[in-house]
Amino acid sequence: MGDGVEFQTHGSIALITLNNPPVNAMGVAVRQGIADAIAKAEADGTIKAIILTGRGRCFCGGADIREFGKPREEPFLTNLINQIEICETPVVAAIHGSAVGGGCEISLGCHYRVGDASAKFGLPEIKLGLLPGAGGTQRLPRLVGIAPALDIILSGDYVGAQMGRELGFFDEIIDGDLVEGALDYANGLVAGGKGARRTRELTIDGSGAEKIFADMRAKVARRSRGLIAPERCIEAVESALTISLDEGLALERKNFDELVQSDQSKAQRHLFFAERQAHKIPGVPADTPVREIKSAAVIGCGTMGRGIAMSLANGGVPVTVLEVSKDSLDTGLALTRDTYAGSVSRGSLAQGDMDARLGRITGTTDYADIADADIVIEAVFEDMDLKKQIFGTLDATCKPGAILATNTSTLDVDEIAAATKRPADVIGTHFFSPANVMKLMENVRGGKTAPDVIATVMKLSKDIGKVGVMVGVCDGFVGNRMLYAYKNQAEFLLEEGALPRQVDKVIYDFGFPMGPFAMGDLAGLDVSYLIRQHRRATIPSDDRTSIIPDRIYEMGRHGQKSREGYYLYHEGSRVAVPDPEIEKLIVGISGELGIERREISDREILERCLYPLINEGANILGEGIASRPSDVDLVWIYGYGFPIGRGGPMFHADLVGAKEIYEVMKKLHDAHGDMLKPAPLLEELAKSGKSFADLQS
Ligand code: T1G
Repeated sequence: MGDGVEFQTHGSIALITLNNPPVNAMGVAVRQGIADAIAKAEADGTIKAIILTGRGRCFCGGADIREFGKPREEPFLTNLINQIEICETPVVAAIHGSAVGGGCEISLGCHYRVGDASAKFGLPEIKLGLLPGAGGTQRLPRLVGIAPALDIILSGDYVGAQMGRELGFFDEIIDGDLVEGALDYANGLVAGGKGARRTRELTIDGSGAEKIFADMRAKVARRSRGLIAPERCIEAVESALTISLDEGLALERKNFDELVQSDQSKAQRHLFFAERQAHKIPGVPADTPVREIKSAAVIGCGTMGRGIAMSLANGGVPVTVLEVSKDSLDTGLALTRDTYAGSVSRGSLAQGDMDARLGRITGTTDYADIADADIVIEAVFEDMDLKKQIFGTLDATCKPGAILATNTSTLDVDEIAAATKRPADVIGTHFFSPANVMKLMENVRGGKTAPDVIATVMKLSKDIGKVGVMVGVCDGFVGNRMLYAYKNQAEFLLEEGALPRQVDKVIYDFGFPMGPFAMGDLAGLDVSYLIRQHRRATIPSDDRTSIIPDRIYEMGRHGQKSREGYYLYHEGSRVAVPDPEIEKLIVGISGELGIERREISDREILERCLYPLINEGANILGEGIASRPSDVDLVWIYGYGFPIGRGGPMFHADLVGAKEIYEVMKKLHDAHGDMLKPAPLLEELAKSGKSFADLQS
């Protein structure tokens, strides 16, 4: 057969095996190989049933994403699936691991599906800014019904073996060897005279359709604002109710061809590969042995400590939380339980899962109880002396080989490591609040952090469902350092003539979940005040920062927590209401500073906020604090809500063009001083005509 496809016979059963590591992605050679194998089996009069299965880690990871954007080559996947479906010989998909995207669609073209306990299926195209383009929106509703099909297509999440059996996707779950079980199943079909059972011939139960589609549209409007693929997916499934399968396939193809060319899909495909590229770390070979993480400990059961403990427990890691007193421990554990209970009451977590996760979390006030932990993550207040004292204690208490991690968001990891005799075991693991929700884990390598510690922490981030990015030590690391550049300019815009609601609207309309001032109120103006004070005290710089946030804080307005910040918040509400008193204060400060307020356009606001952020990213890359532009993108997508349809700040910068950004930065530099000096790397790209993508390695 063609590359990556094996053909064998077992009696009257043909066994076609995909063998295209790492995930049996169906590039043109594999598609050709499958087509040839199916034709061969059909032409062989002795073959009574066909099994399609995959070798290696999974059944099939779908079409080869790397082929997108290039001219399509025959055999097209849609046609290949039709070729399978019209076979007279019954075809059985035997699935282990993932059958996703085109991998799921080709199994839907098969007449039967069996899987082992590891089997899972899904249609993650939405996460690539696409819709299933080879029959998924047409066949899946026929097989499992509209509502489950919509949930699977619009979430892009994968469905496990048991649920897949209950939905009717899997006809049988095989205990033991999958191929053996599939051969028995196929022989049973033959013995029972069971022929081809074509998904296309199933009818869709349309009862309740109107409400189902309306509810999904409302959910998508909240969750995927600004993205075009979700509505296309819904329309495609909706059409399956009224048009033939072949017409539906044509509609899918039309939409797919449009979406695959869109910047949004290019952005989301960029992020797909970026997440995987992030695990390729300079100085840490892919085969670096990792330390086994069988148990963890977290120091501190405040907001961050609780979120980190939950993240570990959610990822199956038993965790002991240490607090300074029984009272604070009991309070923290009770709040942890409440958080889980909230998810259960909202229906996003099963009670059984809550119990299992809580069962993995224990508490103590005694360091001796965490001596055997494989990793300890410190999550106490941002005070260097306190952290050093804790790391000294951990150094004296924890077993040799334990990884000692700090959740600091800005403090110097090397200085913390120096408080121990084992700096090679010290690393930063910066979680983002709420840590049990936000996916980013900004891991900070100290100058002496050992390669196996880095490899272990990066693997842990993946194991607990986080997006891990490895960065170097500097103030604010990657995310917060860029955040400061962006927030400073947003605050200066207020001094010069803008108001919070105008700036926030521009940033919200760009695609962020909220603008800088609503975000400041959410995070707490007391928190940012202390960070500003710390930076002023520790970072010698003549970079001015605005006095507006200080004044608001000093009025006792701490943001949502005090129901007054940049905005007002009515009792029990998180809706930001513009406050004339604050707007008057801002105008007054402009006067104090001798600034004549002016009308500021939305375009200037967007450029003044985004381009300094991108410029700081260029500085970070130039200094080697981040290994590649896509790492910076991941930090901002998963840590700060940068709109996924724009691919992250550095991907977006390439869409705008380095030259354009550089020209604006030069003007800002002239107008506002060295804090907006164009980064050398940005200048280099602008003058060479290159892009940040050219720096990817
Ligand atoms: N195409 C190309 N490369 C892929 C790939 C794919 N579909 N899936 C994974 N890889 C690469 C990945 O970049 C990495 O490369 C390596 O395989 C291991 O991946 C018509 C058009 C299958 C569940 O979106 O969900 O079908 O870094 O680390 O944890 O409607 O990969 O080693 O060089 O993730 O074991 C839809 C995406 C395509 C599936 C395996 N399919 N992949 O997880 O391995 S569009 C997807 C996954 C489509 C049809 C449409 C996961 C996995 P490298 P990994 P894993």
